[in-house]
Amino acid sequence: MNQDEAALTGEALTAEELRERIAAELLSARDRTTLLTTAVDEGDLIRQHSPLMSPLVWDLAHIANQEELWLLREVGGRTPIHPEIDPLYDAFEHPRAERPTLPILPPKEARAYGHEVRGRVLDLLEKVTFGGTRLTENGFSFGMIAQHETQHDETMLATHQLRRGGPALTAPPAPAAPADAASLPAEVFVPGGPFTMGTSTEPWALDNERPAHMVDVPPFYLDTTPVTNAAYLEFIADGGYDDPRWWTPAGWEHRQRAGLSAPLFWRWAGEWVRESFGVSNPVVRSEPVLHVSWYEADAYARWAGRRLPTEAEWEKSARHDPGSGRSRRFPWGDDDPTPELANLGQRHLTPAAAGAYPAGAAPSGARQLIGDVWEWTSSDFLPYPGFTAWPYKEYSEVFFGPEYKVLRGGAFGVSPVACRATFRNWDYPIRRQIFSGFRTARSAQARLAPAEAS
Ligand code: AVJ
Ligand code: FE
Repeated sequence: MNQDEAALTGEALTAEELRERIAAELLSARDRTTLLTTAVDEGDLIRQHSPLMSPLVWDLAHIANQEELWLLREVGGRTPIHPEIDPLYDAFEHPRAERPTLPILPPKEARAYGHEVRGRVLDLLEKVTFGGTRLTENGFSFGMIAQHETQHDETMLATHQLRRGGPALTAPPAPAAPADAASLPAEVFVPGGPFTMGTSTEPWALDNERPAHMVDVPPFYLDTTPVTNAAYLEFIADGGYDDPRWWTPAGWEHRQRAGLSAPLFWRWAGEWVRESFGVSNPVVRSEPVLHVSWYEADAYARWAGRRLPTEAEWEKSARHDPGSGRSRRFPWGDDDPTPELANLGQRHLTPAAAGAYPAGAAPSGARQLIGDVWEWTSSDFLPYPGFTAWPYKEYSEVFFGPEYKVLRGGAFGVSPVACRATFRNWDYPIRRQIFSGFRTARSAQARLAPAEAS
């Protein structure tokens, strides 16, 4: 265990408390899954709304199938309920594009399967012993499955956003900008020096977040908030999409081929209009920009005379406590997120205005590092030193490499159970159907030693 990493808050949970915590997380994930799959009719559950996405009914049975595999079979030692359907729900056997042609379970059967698995899992949870095996230690496999379901809830939310037709989901508006938003500095300073990146103590951290290790980060400045629509509109108005100087060669090639001229879901109608879950409205200037690819984020940063932060810079901004020198679980400390600290959990269906959630600020003053929008970093998705795949190579290991870029911090569609300052997400640099935004950074001037300076 790394001593510079925050110990978990409070006392370790008793087995009974852990059982209750797991049951609550599984129930909350299922509530959201149910809402996302009852808000539209059968046709919209079976239809493929985009070649990038699965039909919603595939996600529904895949959630149940993973729960059966990891909890009932691996932990509980039970025999498979429907072994013949396993291959249909293996994400590696069938890419998303071909899932609609598979003989997948229809909605009624998919729901019944999920219900049957869940009933048996709750029985298992009553009598399982935590510990003795790595899968049961601290309830890891249950935590992994709760996170998995909520990750698919986020995927299903992206499918809802791609779906054509009237609105199906509603939510209260996200918080407006607080009174001090207009007077916030544009950037915050993060002093140079080592910090603990990754974790060896977070019980439900996934394999790619491990292990904790020291990283020396030179001093840098980071945007106080994610880049707003207002700032992004300036990039557009300045011809940023038409100037190859701002784009990497691969980014420019993609911009040309895909005909990019604005974020996904934006439309020019005498003014820029954004479609959000079936409702069109003028782009809200104060909101963080959403649905941009890594190539667009990278081009904007170069246009602004800046760059994307590295993954280590992002995590240091979000975790390092200069007072104690230790890394925290979240920018505000070690306590779990609440609705006052971050925009998570699909409570709202948009990011909050830039500057919102002052209570969730990092020691540097940076806001909204957790929640609102996923933030692209400049970094490739690579293993940390000492990484070992756990419990299966197909979660992270098969994706490591320069073709994927890392995103950090979670978004309004992400559940708190699958969001922490060590959590790593990744995608192709062309992707923008995800809830992606970004903030920019710049290196601090290296200070010369007096002799050199004279
Ligand atoms: C971490 C979001 C990249 O959706 O591909 C879901 C999460 N892994 N089921 C994905 C995941 C297996 C994963 N991402
Ligand atoms: Fe999955």
